[in-house]
Amino acid sequence: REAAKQWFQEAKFGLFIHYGLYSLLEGYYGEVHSKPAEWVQLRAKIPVAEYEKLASQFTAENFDADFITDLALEAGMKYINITTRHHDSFSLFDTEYSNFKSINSAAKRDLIAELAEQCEKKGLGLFFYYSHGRDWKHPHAPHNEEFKSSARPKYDQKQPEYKYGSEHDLDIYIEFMKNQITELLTNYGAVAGIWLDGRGVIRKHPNGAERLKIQELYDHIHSLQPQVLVSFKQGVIGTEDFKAPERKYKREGDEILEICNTMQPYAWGYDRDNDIGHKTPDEVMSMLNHADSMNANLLLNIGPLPDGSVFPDDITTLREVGKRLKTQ
Ligand code: FUL
Repeated sequence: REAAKQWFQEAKFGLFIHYGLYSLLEGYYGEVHSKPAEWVQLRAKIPVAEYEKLASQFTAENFDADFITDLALEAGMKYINITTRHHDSFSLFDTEYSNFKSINSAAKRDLIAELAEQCEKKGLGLFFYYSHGRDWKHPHAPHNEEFKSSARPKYDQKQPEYKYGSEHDLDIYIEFMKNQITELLTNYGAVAGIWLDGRGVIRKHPNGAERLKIQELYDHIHSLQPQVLVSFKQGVIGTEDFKAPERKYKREGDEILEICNTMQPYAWGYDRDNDIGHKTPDEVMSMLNHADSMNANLLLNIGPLPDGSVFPDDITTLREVGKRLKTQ
């Protein structure tokens, strides 16, 4: 993995993509505006069965992996990281272990396969964002009693999809995540990294990391593809290959560091309220300089529109950034 770490530190700049069913709601459910937009199911307490219906409107007709990878290259980026499965539990890849997936949506496509093919063809590294433990659909995902009111939406009514009390078995969920991550590391060629998210859930539990068998998962990942770099935000047990904090961060030691930030003013998934105030080329350049001064990578996020296309201002900005980087 040493060569992979070296490559990663030299890569410096990557494209983050938050795309999923939440993108269709553009940050809103009725009057409720969700901050951030991709948390809309939890913030607006949308019943699981209601949220599920969005899959029939998910066409992704303008999600174009060829275009996105070209854009990343034009911007001077070396890798892409996409939400294979965010907190809402909708998989953008084909999976044996869930029916809630883009293959079963109106799109009937495996978006991860499309992106993997283009990344491979164009020499871009591919990272998979995977929401670990924060899962708003799976019956056996961490629940609010054990994980102190932070894991699932606080519904007023019990959700028939969820298991509660003695019927709930966290080990089933742990096995499920392992199976899905196995698919991601088996069906899409060589993967640069698994980017785990859900640290807040782990930390609400006195023995979260042991309870969720985190080290076992890391070992399993490395047994499948030894070069894969594993991160889990700022770190949960310290054996991660790099730290991946959000927005602002102070370096603590000589850890390998990647800072993620978003082109929208605040949200990661598309939020129509964020249409004004996307990062400008000057702002992106200063984020890059800041990251560079800390010897960190910048993972810069786009939240595609409901149809999967990239917000037009972001296209212009990223191309301009690429031009400036070339002349530096
Ligand atoms: C956070 C998530 O909760 C956000 O929705 C987003 O994915 C951000 C990059 O990580 O932990």
